[in-house]
Amino acid sequence: NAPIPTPRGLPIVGNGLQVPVEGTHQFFADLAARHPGGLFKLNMAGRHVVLVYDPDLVTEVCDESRFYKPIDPPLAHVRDFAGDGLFTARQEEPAWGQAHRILLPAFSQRSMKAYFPQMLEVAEDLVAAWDGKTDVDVTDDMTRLTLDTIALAGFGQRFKSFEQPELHPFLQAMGNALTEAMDRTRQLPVVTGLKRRADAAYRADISIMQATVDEVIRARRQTNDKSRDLLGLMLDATDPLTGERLSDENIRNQVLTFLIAGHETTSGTLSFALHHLMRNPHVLAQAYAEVDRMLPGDTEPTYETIMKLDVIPRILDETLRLHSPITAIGLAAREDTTLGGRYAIPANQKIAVLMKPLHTHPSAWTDPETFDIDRWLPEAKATHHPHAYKPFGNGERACIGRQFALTEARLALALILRRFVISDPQGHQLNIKQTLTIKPQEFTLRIRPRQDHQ
Ligand code: MNH
Repeated sequence: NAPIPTPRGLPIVGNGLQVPVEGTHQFFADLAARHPGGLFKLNMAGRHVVLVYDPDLVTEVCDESRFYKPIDPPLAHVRDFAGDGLFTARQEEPAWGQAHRILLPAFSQRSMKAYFPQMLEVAEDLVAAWDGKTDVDVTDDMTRLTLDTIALAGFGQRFKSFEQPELHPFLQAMGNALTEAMDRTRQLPVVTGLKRRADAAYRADISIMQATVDEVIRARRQTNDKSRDLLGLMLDATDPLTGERLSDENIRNQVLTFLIAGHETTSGTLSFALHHLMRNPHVLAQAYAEVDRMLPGDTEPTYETIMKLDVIPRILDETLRLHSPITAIGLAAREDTTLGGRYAIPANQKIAVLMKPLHTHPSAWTDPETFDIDRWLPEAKATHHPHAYKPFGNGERACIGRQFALTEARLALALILRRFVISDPQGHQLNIKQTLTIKPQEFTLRIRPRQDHQ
């Protein structure tokens, strides 16, 4: 057996305090660059984590017969507000299987078609809000778009975020709570216990989020709305396996989970995609040509047209390779095992798969730092390493909302590019903010109507 490489840390807290407050993603990526063997181990405030990014080692940890998704920090902290919602439920909790079986049909291809009118309504709100503007705050507006989309398509609620100068109060509370959950991951529990003010603020933020959730549920219960959207299914459907319904407490947790998981990552993806389009004018030109061909003039966008797009989906695939909003997923060994035939891994050892180092690993990707959408042409895709791309996670616990996110993001990019010439006169320097996920911050684009240009 070989020892797992370990950077030097401090006594007791180990490497916990070396992890910068601004976020773990760059710190981990730098460490990965210094450990070319494809894995290393850290002591984070007493919890030992093995960080893995070699595609062959990742192939092993993605084997669900050997590894599972544990609910450890930071997810154990996110559980303070998301409870036993799908994202933070333990696999062995009955609530995970029940909600998974009840909600799976709500994420089928057929359901995406059913949500399309709502997705279109909100994407048109964005285009209308941009009409007449010259400078737009990309990250904030992508957040308005994706939050309003999940609220409308999932719960029949119109948040109308484009009519508000400030972001929805849910978002500030969520950002604070996710940041606190990440801070707690770096701290010794005794330190967290001493921080009374931070704890009071955390509880207040959780109450604000819960107030939004309770209002969404109350509004639906008050009407005779019998939609089979996410909320309709959760309130009515029974689990096909056990015949049971979701408890009121669990429905609350699911609504909160979907309000977060259903917008945060898609908004980051769209913002990063626009960033990459600004850096790659030849790709932007291909995208314009595609929307002009597929959606000329005022053609009504349909679900079928959006599904036939080719350039825009490849832009999203490549964006998610270089900037996966979820920067790591956590796994743990079911039993004592070895990785790569030589690294001993005890049962329940916490493992994190690092997305960026995996998605740019030289053994799986040529010119890994280059934004190249042709990697996603069918011929090229067929040659990819099967486990070198995991932006939506792995196995049974992979993202349930993948098709939802991709449909919504394709439509939004298509409508933006159909109406606006986008440019970046200030040459945006990518400045990434991390809460639980990463997003560009302070990202402004210059826009003008397409007609002026033609
Ligand atoms: Mn999503 C799980 C990435 C959009 C709802 N999502 C995951 C995981 C990743 C992920 C990675 C696995 C996390 C883990 O292993 O701990 N999700 C994304 C990305 C996008 C995204 C990159 C957009 C792009 N997710 C969405 C959308 C929804 C959604 C949109 C809802 C409409 N995601 C979920 C839920 C889970 C999840 C729910 C938890 C699934 C489960 O464990 O059963």
